[in-house]
Amino acid sequence: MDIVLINPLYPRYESNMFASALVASLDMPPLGLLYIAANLEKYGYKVEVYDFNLYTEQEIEQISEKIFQNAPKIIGLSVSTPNYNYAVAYSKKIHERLGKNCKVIFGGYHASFLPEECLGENMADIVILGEGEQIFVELADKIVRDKGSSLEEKQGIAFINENGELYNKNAHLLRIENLDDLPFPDRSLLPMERYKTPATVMGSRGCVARCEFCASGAWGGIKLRSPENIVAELKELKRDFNFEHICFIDNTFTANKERTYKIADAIAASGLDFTYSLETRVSNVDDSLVEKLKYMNTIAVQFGVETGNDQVMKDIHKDITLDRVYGAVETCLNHGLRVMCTFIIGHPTDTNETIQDTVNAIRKIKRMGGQAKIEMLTPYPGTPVFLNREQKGLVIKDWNYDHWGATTSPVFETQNFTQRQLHKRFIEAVMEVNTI
Ligand code: B12
Ligand code: SF4
Repeated sequence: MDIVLINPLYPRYESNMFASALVASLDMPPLGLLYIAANLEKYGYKVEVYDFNLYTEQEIEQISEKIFQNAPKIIGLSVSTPNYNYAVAYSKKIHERLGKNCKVIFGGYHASFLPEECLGENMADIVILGEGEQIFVELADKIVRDKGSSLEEKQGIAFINENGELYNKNAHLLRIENLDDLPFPDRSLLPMERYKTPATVMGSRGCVARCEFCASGAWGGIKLRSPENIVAELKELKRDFNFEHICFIDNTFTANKERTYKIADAIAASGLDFTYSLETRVSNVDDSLVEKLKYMNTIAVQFGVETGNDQVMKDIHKDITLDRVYGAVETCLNHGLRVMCTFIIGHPTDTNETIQDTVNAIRKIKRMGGQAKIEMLTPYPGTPVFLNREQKGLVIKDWNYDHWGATTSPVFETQNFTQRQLHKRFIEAVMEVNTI
């Protein structure tokens, strides 16, 4: 076995009425790793993929033992902020067991935005910034087959060179220009039956917007797959797994209206009998768009609304208005779609009053027949809220990344709230919303 890819363990936050999406959300496969694996296989590499979140700590020990016995040449870890500490601890273990014979490669959102924080003794040997499919093959060629250009010449990576120095001259976020060129994620590498929501498809990457708090916005502009390519993947999912419901995990499924129509037509013409759910912005939702979504058999839509106050909406660069939100929710409900709206508390300019506006907006949406949930802001690396935090009056008080995925308690204070006050206000808001 040449290469092992791992989704490191996320902190297991306590499950209670305030519990974050994380508790319920570790139920989708890590698609990024399955994409990277499929592309490596295309170039003749044997790859194993493990999602540690599916296992108990004892099972992880056994799996790790098996991995170390096989002594792979490369172990890649998918590092997002809440699993950073675990990823670092696990790379130490890899180095202790396999020494210099195994290169540890970090990728994923946290590693891409804070590569320096991931490199060093007993941490990552190499960090890949951005989308890893192509560069991982180039690195495997170099490390496993001793082919191709030197690490110094490669784009989109940072590493510790032979002198123990950080080398990041060509480090920049890599994007796959034509997503249709990629093989579909190799889902056979993970036990799909263990996921609650195994049937996920990513029809585009990046986003059209740049909301202040969002790491997807910071990733860069949107890249779209063709409708034909998406339908081909759906057919594979029907053939290999016989799923019934597909969850599109694009950030903004309806970003391009014409393309959405084409996807809907292509899906309807394919005769596939899936139902679909998707996430999008309210920006271009109207009757004709929703009719098309219904036509392709969409049953549920999720909108990021984020706040119930139009000034805060402007401050976070969401580029929508509440009138637009209510209009879009109403249109979807009129067409019989289920609607979920997500909100965030703790924006830098949030006050007691604006948070009350958020609660009131949720009240209104629930009365209309929609659903809503609130999470606490987390200033993820790479986002404007993280990068410009001083200017925004946001002070990070808790740098333990284990706490950065809980989305119930703030890791920061703002000009208007201490950590404690904000947590209290969050709980009050959740209680009020839950009783509506
Ligand atoms: C679907 C999704 C989920 C799903 C599934 C997560 C999963 N198991 O993969 C659910 C709902 C479960 C979820 C939960 C959470 N998510 Co989420 N999620 C997404 C979303 C929308 C798509 C992820 C995806 O599949 N992308 C498609 C693949 C192809 O891209 P990718 O995963 O990024 O992988 C590519 C690169 O990152 C890189 N790469 C990734 N891993 C590796 C590893 C190596 C070795 C290499 C070389 C490269 C590499 O190459 C990949 C291929 O190009 C992203 C936003 C986005 N647009 O990406 C947010 C996102 C990744 N999530 C985020 C967060 C914070 C979370 C939660 C912590 C939220 C919470 N508190 O509840 C949890 C964490 C749980 C978890 N296990 O991931 C943040 C991450 C920010 C950060 N700095 O960590 C993002 C960016 C959302 C945002 N807008 O801020 N999430
Ligand atoms: S919050 Fe939604 S709309 Fe805004 S940048 Fe992120 S994914 Fe795009």
